[in-house]
Amino acid sequence: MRALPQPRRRTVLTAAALGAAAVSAAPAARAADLPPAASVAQEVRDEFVHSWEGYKAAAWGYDEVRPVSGGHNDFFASGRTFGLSVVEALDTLWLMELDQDVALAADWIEQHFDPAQDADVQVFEAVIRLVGGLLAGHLCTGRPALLTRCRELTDRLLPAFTSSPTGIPYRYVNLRTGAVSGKTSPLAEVGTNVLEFGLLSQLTGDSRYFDAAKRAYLAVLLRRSSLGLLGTSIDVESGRWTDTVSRLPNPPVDSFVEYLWAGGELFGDAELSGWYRQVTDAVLQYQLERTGGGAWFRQVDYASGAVVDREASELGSFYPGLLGKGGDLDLAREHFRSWSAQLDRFPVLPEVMDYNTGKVRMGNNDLRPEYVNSAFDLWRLTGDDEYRQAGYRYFQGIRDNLRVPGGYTTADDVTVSPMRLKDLTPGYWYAENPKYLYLMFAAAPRFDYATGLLSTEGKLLRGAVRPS
Ligand code: DMJ
Repeated sequence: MRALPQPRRRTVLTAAALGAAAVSAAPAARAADLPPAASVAQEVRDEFVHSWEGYKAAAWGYDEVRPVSGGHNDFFASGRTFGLSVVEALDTLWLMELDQDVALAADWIEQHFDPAQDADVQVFEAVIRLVGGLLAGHLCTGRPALLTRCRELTDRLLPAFTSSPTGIPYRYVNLRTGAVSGKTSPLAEVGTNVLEFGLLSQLTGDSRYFDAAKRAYLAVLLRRSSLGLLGTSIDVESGRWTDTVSRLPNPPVDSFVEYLWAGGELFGDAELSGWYRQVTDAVLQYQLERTGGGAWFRQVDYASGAVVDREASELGSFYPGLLGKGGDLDLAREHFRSWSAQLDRFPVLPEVMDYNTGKVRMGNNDLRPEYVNSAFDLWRLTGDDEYRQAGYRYFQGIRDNLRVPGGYTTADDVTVSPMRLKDLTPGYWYAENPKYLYLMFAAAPRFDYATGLLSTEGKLLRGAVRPS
């Protein structure tokens, strides 16, 4: 049995205090087109409330709202609900000091959230959204029942890890029976759990959760190529790669490396930090290229380094923020600008493009938060108004194009005007996009700008990192 992960006692972001100072400092460097920070924060809060009221009116207690039709969506399993948007929204409501709704959401979870449903749930999604949301909700509100629900759920997810011969988790588990399925897993689904599981181990004194996360990471990292690169997906039972293309920072690998860094920071775990550095060095050596007017990351064969493709997914736009936090700040700035240049072409980002030719491969927009997550991270690191301007432009793009009377919706094609809209507010919207924007502009009294750590799903892991 491993030792329990220790709380970290130094700041997560070394220049975070700078970012916090910039919130309250006179906005001397503010661009003419950027309104005062407090008024942007109010605009963002109003828009979050607009979308939250839309969910409450049309889909309360269901996973997700369909804001155009007024319907609802089951995210995890047909005919089953986990009140996903309630769980996703809880810590955002708390940060925005919407305390009546904090009580409403927390009460709903205490009374109705059922972690033992007869449903095959995707382990990765259940961890980052539900386990993380319940943990964040517990840490924000102090309600013990939220931690109890969180532990019940995690105990039901654990067979995905413990019944695997390699320790690499199966993709699905039935919460009632414990039956596992899905034996080929992409890396994001293997490695995006050490924050939630490690924190749960700290809070409960039970090291099984952290141990499971570390064992899964180790099983993959032992299988790096001689270049130090990782493939994309792996056979859970044999440990053999099923896809040997290195696609970082794109999905479906993306947050595997994000959690190496964050786990190293949160728990002071030198092994995780070392793995982050080694994988990152290999990606920078073999995948970084300057082409198509920017700094991008090509896809390569993990063993030979041969180029396979030049694709950039919007999901990968979290990477400038991670590069900055990981110490590669110049490259982070350059890569962020490469993404920002795409917003000169489209008011909101398309899902997938060829960065070399500029050709859009998938024109939909899923209301994703990754680009504004990077803006927030880089603003915290540098205090530079460039990132607030980028955040505000992102905000205007979605408000002008994706706002509907029932909230905010995804779009089918962002390359046409007017955009063809779809009919869904993804649960992560309530956890992420408005939160990053709000924190960037609000000088939020409930957020510790020096030590606050957000998970890949934007969950505030409050109190997990102790100030030095
Ligand atoms: C969110 O669920 C999380 O940010 C996750 O890490 C991947 N991206 C989606 C939203 O795009």
